[in-house]
Amino acid sequence: MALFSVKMRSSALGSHISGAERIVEEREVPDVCAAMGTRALAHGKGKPDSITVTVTAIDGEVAHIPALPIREAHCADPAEARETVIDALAPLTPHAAEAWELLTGVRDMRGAILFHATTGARLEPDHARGVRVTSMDAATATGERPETHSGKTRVTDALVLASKVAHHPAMLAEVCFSDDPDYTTGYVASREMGYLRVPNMKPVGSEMGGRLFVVDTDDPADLIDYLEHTPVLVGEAK
Ligand code: PML
Repeated sequence: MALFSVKMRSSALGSHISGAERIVEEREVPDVCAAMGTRALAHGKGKPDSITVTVTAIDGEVAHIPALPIREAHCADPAEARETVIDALAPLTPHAAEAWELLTGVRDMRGAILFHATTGARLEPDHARGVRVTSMDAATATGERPETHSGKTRVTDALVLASKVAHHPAMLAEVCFSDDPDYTTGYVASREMGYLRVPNMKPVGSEMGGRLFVVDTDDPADLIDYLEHTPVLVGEAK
């Protein structure tokens, strides 16, 4: 069955506000385009003056992978969230605290930081842009979409992305929080720990936000190609 990638990006005065992507069957394309427009107009970061929706047919097979299982941490404030994230990363890198400082210090990066687990060095070729994760969605055709249609679009989107990311053998962990000032829950994820939701990663009203990958590779070209270009559909958690 032919599948289509539907991508949306919105901006105001040339600066990025939000983006989204779905991989869907042909009959779903019109509804998905409409839903993306609605979502772009409702983003807490501001009203866009430009919304672009692109529809492209996907050539060839799309890999199916399972969703990470979801867990919830209990953090009363950003200090507790910091501790939770650093504890989660500590078995994977001796530079866990530096990873947190780096992530909470970046502004307006569209992509993710690639953080070398052993040295703490940044590996992404363009520091301002970072590495974008695209070409993924929840599986639809077999009805196995995780948390489907429950209104939790943001969590579902983040879980799908995190599941694709964690699947690559060079990926040790991901940490993410939204730059939406109204949304303060982030997550830390890996194949071993699953998707751990972390509340209060930042104070309400803060425009901080970003994504960081702790990786175990000296040559990230294959990893970057996978993250940016390999189409993946994510099914139920195993
Ligand atoms: C984003 O919207 O950019 C990141 C969303 C993180 C969602 C965390 C959660 O609520 O599970």
